[in-house]
Amino acid sequence: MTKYQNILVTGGAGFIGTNFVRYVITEHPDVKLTVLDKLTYAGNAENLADLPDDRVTLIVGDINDAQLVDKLMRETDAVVHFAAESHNDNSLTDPSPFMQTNLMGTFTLIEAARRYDVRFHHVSTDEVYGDLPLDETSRNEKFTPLSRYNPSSPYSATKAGSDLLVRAWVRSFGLKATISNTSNNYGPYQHIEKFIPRQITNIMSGIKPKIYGNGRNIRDWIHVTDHVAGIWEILMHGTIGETYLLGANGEQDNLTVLKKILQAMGKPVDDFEFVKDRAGHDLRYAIDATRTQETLNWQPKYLDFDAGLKQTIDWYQQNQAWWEKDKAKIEANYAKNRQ
Ligand code: NAD
Ligand code: TDX
Repeated sequence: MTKYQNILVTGGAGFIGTNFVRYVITEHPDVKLTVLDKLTYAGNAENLADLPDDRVTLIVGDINDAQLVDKLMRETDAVVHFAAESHNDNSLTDPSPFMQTNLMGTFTLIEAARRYDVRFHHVSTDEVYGDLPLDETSRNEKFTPLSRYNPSSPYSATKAGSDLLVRAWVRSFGLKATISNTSNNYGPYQHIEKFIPRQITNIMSGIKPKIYGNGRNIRDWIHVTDHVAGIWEILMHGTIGETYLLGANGEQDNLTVLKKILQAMGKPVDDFEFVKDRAGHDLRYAIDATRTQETLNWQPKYLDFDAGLKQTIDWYQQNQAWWEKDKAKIEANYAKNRQ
């Protein structure tokens, strides 16, 4: 029997949350999930619509709604907390929802979790550690659970703040929490504002892909299925108070990723344009997941990035209705906010 039978998933209608819900429904038949999601521009109820309603319940609501959170917490054995404002570019245009959801929302949840002594897993990012240099001599440097917090953007600063709140609640109140910090995810259901799906859907829409700055910035890609499998393992077997790093040694610079997308979609590899760089643009992320792999039974399985990318391209091609209605608006926002 699974250790936790009723799990509350915040942000379960977003990219990673959806993949987590779908993973648990397939892999763990005795578990029931309640999704608490505000359905912001990034959440989509359709992502969960085909799942059995005796196992998945979607509650449309805000993690800042203390009364609602209190009620749901009383009925749950564990929480996996994905809900967040998640896009760096948006945080540069208007940081306020990031403060509200990422900081105050996390505060509301952990207060309720400690009230009812509920197991809590906090999903976070490697961006809390800032960035690593790009020069060759620093190439062996990677983030570890001991790396210094040094966030660059309003998004990553609010995620860093939320991690520190969870750590303090563990130490001061005995909250039964774990944290995971993970590198850039890719795969199905990712919002088309993000780099990989934006470029795939640009190409499909006849828009030139856009590279920020010189395209040399490096991201450490992990397939979303490997991420959600890692979260499950931490929830079941992690040590309370621990921070786990999840990554798949998937470092690539943005230009290389874009050229792979262009090539896989049958376009000339130079059919894109350079645009203004992102303010404060982090140079390089790289995760050292050794300690996680030594202490838990988790290994990334999607180690062939090109195959994972091809599968992701196929998904956007087969699910055009899922993203098409948002495309013009997202591109109009980019055009307006990145002048
Ligand atoms: P996403 O933006 O696709 O989804 C976020 C979800 O949270 C949406 O469904 C949205 O409706 C919901 N939400 C937002 N504000 C809410 C609120 N106030 N109350 C309830 N629901 C709310 O994000 P994602 O990429 O799936 O990221 C999920 C989590 O994983 C985030 O905490 C993010 O920081 C973290 N993370 C993401 C990545 C990545 O590469 N995408 C990597 C590491 C960590
Ligand atoms: O059009 C683009 N062109 C471009 O060159 C976009 C949207 C992005 N980029 C660059 C910026 C980054 O170097 O691509 C890289 C990836 O960009 P994003 O998809 O915006 O991701 P990033 O800023 O790296 O953050 C992501 O990973 C960590 C997620 O959005 C975060 O939620 C997660 O915490």
